[in-house]
Amino acid sequence: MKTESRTQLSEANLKALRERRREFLSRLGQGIAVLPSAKPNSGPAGDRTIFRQDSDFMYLTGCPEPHALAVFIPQHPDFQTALFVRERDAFTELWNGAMIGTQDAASVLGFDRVFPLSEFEKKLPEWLVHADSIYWDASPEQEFFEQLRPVLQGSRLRRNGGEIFNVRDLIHELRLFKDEFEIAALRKANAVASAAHEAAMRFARPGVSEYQVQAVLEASMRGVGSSQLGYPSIVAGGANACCLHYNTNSCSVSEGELLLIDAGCEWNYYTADVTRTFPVSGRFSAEQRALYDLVLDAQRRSIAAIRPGAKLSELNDLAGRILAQGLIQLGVIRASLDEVLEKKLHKEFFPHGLGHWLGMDVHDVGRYRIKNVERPLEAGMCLTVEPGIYVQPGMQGVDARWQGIGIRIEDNILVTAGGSENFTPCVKSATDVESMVGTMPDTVRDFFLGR
Ligand SMILES: [Mn+2]
Repeated sequence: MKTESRTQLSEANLKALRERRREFLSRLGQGIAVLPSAKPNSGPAGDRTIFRQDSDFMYLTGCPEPHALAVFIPQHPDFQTALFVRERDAFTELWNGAMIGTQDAASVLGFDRVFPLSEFEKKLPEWLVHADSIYWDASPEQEFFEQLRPVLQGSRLRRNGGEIFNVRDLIHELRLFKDEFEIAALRKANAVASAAHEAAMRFARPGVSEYQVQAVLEASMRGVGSSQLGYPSIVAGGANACCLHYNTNSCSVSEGELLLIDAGCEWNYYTADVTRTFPVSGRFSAEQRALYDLVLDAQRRSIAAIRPGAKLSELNDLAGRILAQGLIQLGVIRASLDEVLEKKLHKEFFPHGLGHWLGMDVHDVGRYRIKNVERPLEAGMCLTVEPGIYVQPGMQGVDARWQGIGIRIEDNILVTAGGSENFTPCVKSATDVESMVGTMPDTVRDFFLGR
């Protein structure tokens, strides 16, 4: 029985891949680029993770297999893109499913030429004469390129003393600007993640465990076809929310406590990164509500300031100032605004940045500064906006009624020519959140609780 290759790309995906390759080739100039797939998972004790392709490799090839290599060579007279993959073999397919193989890869993935991986070391030296520089990844963790070093050193670039560049720098600059396919994937990832956050809100009640909420959240994402999480889910009840990367998710959440959830899933290799905070009882206390509304105000006004030309540092300053003013007004901080901003006293409550690039990776690639100068936002960039307030338990000089409250609200934003698009449709206002919490019917809820 001949099994068909399981890799099938949509028309939209193939079109996007062709455009990215065209742009990448144009930036290579006279150079040649070599890019390997991610290392396969292996180990005698068995794998604890599923294979995920290297994001840079996926971005340019659409090929989800390990043991593959892509070469881009704009000055070659006969072709510009080449892919090396393993030949199909029955034994590997028995264990791991259908492979693309050298027969189908060119048409399925849209490459000019496809070769068996075993021919790479023979082909590469032949092609180097068509280039005067090489783009590759010489970092020590790239074992593959260590093996390749003698091949490269023994061969000759067209120009003696040709230069070597980091291939990833070039790809990361391209990845910073999202194309239509990527925007659609990020929108979908956000729709799925938002529905999951809302399911978690509906499920939550006083006494629930963080891991039970995590189960509902992640079932909701996987249940509609998301292939994997973008990062480990943070489900933090009460003061656990004051630990920024808490993810043991093992405590129960009591009446009167907030639950902070920071969780996102992938769609077509693009991840959402969404945070919501809500009271498990369905009613904020006065203190919780005051801090929640403050964080939300800082978030909304930061998002409203996003447009081409704005800078992330300006947005950080804006959010910091709003949070500082609010904390003073509420009496959480007892100092003047000037003093707070000068001594950065508000950073004790908001110790992280306002946001980061988002895309195939949750903290996505792309430089924030160029030649040590901060770059302004441009249309096509995607970032998170996630202000927070965390009042650590036992914090000196702060009334006990504020202590142990941790709140973050995070949406994913695309910079557009006219301003921005918010990808995250999840409920957000205090009243909308309150009316959603605890509304899951018992029959549905009991399933997740094993009843
Ligand atoms: Mn984030």
